[in-house]
Amino acid sequence: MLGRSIALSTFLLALGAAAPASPPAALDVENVTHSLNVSSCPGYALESLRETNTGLTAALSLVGPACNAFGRDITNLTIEVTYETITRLHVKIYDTDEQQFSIPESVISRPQAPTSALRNSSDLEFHYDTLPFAFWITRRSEPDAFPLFDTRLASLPSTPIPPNNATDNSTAFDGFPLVFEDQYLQLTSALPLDANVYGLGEAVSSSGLRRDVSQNGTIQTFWARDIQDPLDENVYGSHPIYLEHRYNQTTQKSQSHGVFLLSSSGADVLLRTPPSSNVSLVQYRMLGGILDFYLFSGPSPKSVVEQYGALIGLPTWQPAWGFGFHLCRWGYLDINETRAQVDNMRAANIPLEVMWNDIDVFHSLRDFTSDPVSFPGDEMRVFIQNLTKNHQHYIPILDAAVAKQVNSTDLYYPYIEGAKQDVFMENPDGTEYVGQVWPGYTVFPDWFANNTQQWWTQGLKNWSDSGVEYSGIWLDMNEASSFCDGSCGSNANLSITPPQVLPGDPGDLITDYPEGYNSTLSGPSGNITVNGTSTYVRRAVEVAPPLNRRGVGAGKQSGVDLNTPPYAIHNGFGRLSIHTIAPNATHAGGYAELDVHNMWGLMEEKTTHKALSDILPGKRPFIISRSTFASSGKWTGHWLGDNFSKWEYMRLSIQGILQFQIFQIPFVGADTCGFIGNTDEELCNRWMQLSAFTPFYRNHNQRGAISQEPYRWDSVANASRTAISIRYSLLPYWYTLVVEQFLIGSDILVTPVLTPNASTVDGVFPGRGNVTWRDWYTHNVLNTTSGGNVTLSAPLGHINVHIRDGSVILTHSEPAYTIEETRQGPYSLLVSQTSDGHVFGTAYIDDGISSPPGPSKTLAFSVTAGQVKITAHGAFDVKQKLQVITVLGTKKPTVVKMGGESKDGWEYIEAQEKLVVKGINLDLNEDATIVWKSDV
Ligand code: MIG
Repeated sequence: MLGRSIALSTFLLALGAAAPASPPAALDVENVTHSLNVSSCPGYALESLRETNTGLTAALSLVGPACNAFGRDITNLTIEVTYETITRLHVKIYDTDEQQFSIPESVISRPQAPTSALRNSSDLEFHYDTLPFAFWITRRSEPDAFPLFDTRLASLPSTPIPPNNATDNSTAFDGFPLVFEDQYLQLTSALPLDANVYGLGEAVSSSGLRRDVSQNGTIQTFWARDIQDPLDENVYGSHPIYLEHRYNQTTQKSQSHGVFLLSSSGADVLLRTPPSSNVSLVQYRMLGGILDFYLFSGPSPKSVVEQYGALIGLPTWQPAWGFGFHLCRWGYLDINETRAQVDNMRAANIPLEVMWNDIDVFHSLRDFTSDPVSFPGDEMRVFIQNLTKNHQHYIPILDAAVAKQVNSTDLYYPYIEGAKQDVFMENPDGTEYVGQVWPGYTVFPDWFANNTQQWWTQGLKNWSDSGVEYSGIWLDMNEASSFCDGSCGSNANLSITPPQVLPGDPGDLITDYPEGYNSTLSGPSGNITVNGTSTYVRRAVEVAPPLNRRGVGAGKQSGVDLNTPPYAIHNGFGRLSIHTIAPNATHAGGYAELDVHNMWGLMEEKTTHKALSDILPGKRPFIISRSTFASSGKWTGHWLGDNFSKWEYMRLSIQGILQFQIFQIPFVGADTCGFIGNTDEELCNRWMQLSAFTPFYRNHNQRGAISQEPYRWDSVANASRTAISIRYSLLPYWYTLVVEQFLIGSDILVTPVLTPNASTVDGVFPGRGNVTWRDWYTHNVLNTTSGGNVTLSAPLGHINVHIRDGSVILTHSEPAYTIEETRQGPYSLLVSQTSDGHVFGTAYIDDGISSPPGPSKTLAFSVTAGQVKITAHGAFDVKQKLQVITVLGTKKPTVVKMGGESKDGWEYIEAQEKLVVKGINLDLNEDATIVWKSDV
């Protein structure tokens, strides 16, 4: 299932008080010469080894003159190796004096240390060389195989990193010693040549879910950044975890493992193959912190993800209504326009579950307010209460930055109270840190401060009380975004609010369309089906220009300060302070923004989750947030940010959604029909259908672009109704699984059209002919014996969906307008038998809203030739009956019996070997058996 319960007690502990952190020792920058030559770094020797029950600890001592490559070498380190579970190995290398930043347990709580000795039973084995110190990790079952992780790289040839400001030399690896400096850490591990690496994000990865490890390969930079989805650059979230999958030709075994670096440091992770090397490499280059690695042994991709979740925390439970269709845009300028969307959706009979508002709702663009003229509180209350009556919901946006009150007549209580309660971030000299976002000059909540939780909860509560009775919250701009380059300056300069030009305003009109759309020919409406025929002219899909990466070492090498660490990570904006909070801004507890920047969104999500559980007690908090970090899934879902209304971005949305399955934030989706630029009918049609098969399903649009609600074009309305009805029938299935690949679970394969002007689509069907795939709509068997591409018919408005044999799927028989109404209807069961008839499956049902989750029912379906057996476990009372059972791939029966009694009302359709038993009216709280007999 998508949600797992959260230990609330852990949560309550989490934000109470930040652990006191020692600030880094002052660095005498002028007296340090940076060698810029990592290959001359001396490395470490392992000494004073102490073996323990659960692993080992040892000292690591610098074995030569410091190289001070991009900081100062730290002489004394400690290594701790812990076999934490059979499948999880922890390797932690830290400065013995513990001056470096490490992620406090209050931000991400980790499981308790193990007490039992797993050293000899773990799936993984840790090995080391003492001088120079290096380590490698193998699977116990395969001691001679290429290690899963291996830092013994001294013999590989290296190229020095070019000196300061040199042009890019991005293929260079400047040696492979272990480097542990205050402002630069480097560790490199060998990967099999051309390894299959997935993860490391957030990324809009041009190579798809599998990352490029070729010569120029990948530089994944970790520095949370507000930027319209760029290809292969750092973006909103930071997830330093990868999954590697190896297929062994000899053993014909396929195995995965995972590597997670628990660090919020700004960093580059390089995936590359040096010229003529027989291995590929992963290299970590970090701006600070410690080396805190976790290895997960898998061996299936799914078990790697589960093992990662067991460490950082499992995803939050989503309310059932969260799976409904969400409608949003930037530019619903008042409540009437917002209400009109709800009415228009209803009139078009396109299900709408949740209506959203963007920053248009705010008064003067300020958080926790609604505009008294365009979104008056009383009217908002009535509007939302009407939604509630119709089983619909409302979600508003909340921006990360809080408006700074500019004068004493302009009272803005969230600021006044926050300043009083000391909840805002500060400059190094202790004054209030000021940035700039939509409302003008702003301050930023300091999630480490003692009063922040209470203040934030109060703000959210007052907002709801004022009429904005939301069911959930949308968190934006939390990288955190700020429009000054670092600090906007001191209070003295801040008397006037700077004006903002918004998209769609004169000077920023939206004029572009999806690839291939000709607005001169077809007009500005994006409508391709005037008179039912396409006016469409196909053009090549635009390819983004190659990236121009900054060179390594482009930072200032002297005069080191927190804003400009000597090693310049490949931040797409350049300097770290651009478009965000300056790295030298400070948090309570003495934390520098440099060290915790990548967790800003996570901490806001955690605080908001806690606030919502107070404000909407007993209900599952629903949050969608932009900037995420490891463990964010415990508190929030995610949308993929500012994509473009382009075919290319519809395709890229798939890798984005799959990536977040690895990151343990399963509830994710893209801005359907595209955010930036104008969409068109054809793209929106295909996209509304594709997203119906992704966990979070929202159409969102930029201010000033043409309207793209699904009712705007008849073909899109039709396509949406079709796809939403499949989605809502499948709700019990969604609710039961963790999403994998673009297989949804293991049973449903979606083959979307991703290019314009197409009426067919090619798909690859796993199983090479040994798996029977049946069409969702017709139940016809697909011929996949070739094992290659299968060309499927895919006219506009049709999305190909296939189900695997050996599946048993509980569905809602009557997909309705809302999730609640759908849930009130009866159930059906769809069985696709294997050739021997055996199928097993489960379905999980509960009330869909309670937090912590209350009683549940798990149904187990065991199918053998001629029999479906249903067993029910758990206390939840399932009121809706099972009405229809459909069995595909069975012989024609002569009799069908239920509970021993012969049953009428069944039919058999030869062409699909399909038995449909109707009107069975089965109570799902009790065990039952349905049998059918065939006379052969
Ligand atoms: O910089 O609130 O990603 O979804 O519509 C623009 C306005 C700020 C960025 C979000 C987008 C949202 C927009 N916001």
